[in-house]
Amino acid sequence: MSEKKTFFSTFFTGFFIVSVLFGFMVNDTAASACHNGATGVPAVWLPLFERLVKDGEDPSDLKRLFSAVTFDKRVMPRKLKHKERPVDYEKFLQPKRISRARAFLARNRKLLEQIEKRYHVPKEVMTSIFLIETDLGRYLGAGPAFRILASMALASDFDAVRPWLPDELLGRNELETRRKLRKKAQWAYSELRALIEYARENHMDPLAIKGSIFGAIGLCQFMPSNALRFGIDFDNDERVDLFHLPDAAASMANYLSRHGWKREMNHTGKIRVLLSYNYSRPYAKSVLEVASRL
Ligand SMILES: [Ca+2]
Repeated sequence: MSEKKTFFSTFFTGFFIVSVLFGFMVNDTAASACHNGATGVPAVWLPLFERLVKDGEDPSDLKRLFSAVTFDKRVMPRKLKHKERPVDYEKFLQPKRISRARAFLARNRKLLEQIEKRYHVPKEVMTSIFLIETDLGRYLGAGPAFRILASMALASDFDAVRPWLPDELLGRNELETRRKLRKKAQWAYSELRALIEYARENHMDPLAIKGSIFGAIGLCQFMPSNALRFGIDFDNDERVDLFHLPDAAASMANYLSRHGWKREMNHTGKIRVLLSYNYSRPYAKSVLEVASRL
């Protein structure tokens, strides 16, 4: 999952200047379509707000959410503009990180052993993933996942973002760019709806849920749809809180188990399952390498 995170994090560099213009254009269009913002929702968000309401979301909740966040105009163009930058997984093998991971494992040994017993995922592997995904919970993203996902979902309109797309994505590449943009925006819209549902089911304020640059949430860095599908309430407080270690670790182990992790597995089998968590071979190899040093 961090692969997507880094994939997206490499995407955006030079959109601030033109984004002002973009904002005005979207505002004007949306405001006129909604009789000067009669809903009280900031004009820039109106197309997305209306789509969500049409799909059954509660308008009053949405009004509060959209009034609290600004549109990040850089997200989607950046996503289309850059290729994934190789991640330096070697850094996770630094002695200071390994030693912090060992301390984390020692601190949480009892809990992780309980989870290992249920899902057969070794505590060292869980600890390693926590280290690589969020630096053991130190980095959970800078802003609300809602803002990130909503900003990407809003970019479903190619003509709206066209002025901010770099030349190499236009011209003879325009058809392909349109296809990618549509696909990514649709993906972001589904994840946005999953985030709203996850927050509702677990009595959380969506605005309080931090997300990575592409909207992954929690210590285990799940996309919201995976939080709904694989989330586990391990401490039995009737909510799946992926920012709380018992639930995050059990959810991670459940995900791996449901993707084929077994008590007895060879190296190739483990790599295959880890690729389902994050489709990057260096990532999967690093998870096992770190785990072997704990
Ligand atoms: Ca819980």
